[in-house]
Amino acid sequence: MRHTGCGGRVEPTIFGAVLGHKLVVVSDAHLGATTPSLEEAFLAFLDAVPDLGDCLLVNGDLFDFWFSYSRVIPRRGFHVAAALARLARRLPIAMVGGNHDRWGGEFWEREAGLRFSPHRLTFQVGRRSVAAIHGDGLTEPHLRASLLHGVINHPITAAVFRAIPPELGLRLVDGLSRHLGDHSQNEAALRDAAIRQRAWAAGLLSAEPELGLVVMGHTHRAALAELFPGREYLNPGAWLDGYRYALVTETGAELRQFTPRVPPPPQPAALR
Ligand SMILES: [Mn+2]
Repeated sequence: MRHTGCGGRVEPTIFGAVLGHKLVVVSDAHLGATTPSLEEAFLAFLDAVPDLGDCLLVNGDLFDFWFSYSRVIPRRGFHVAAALARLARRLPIAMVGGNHDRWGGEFWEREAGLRFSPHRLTFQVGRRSVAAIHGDGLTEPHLRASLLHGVINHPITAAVFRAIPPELGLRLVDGLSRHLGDHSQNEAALRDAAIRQRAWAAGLLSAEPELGLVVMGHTHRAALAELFPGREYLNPGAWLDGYRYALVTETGAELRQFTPRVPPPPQPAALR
């Protein structure tokens, strides 16, 4: 195991690599389907990450849709992808795919310098072992949602999509992206999903006694619970819901909300 710390690069493959000592966690921004101000705030947040911690986890559904073509970068994700790549030169970044942005590993690892997994990453924060999983497809009670999960994650789906020219493919997705998720607006359904997810996390913690923390997203419900002595379940909540994020150390975690600094008013032009 190799400590890389602040300013270092983490080896992309090793199970159990130390990512850092103070982990910043963010999830579910759904950029591209949300307002430009949400993306502006996210870019300000990325600028602030080195002051908040020494490593970053993006836990899925950062984009409402992302696909890594071999030669084309989806234009809507340009600013955030570039900012992530730049930040990854300063500190280690781990990213897990969600049901909206699972198709991207090669780009994120090779071009952006992130550690990426479409499903799950396990790494250390200090001496604490952390499993990061977005959470779709694990506890959906409806057949439609589990079928959808199967189709979205099937390698044939990605292969077919890759064969469609990007201008057409991305246009098709604009019409389809609302079907990518299990969009229950029902308050009780969302609460139930959060409860099921917490139970699933408890199951994972008991199955893998070396884990100290399970981080999940997807339900858009912030949660932090010590399910076993010193072992926690964390959902930072959704970035799109009030700029939520979380901080994790080897001994604890904290739910937070980001306050973007108000930019100074424009100065009158000094030059004509
Ligand atoms: Mn999701």
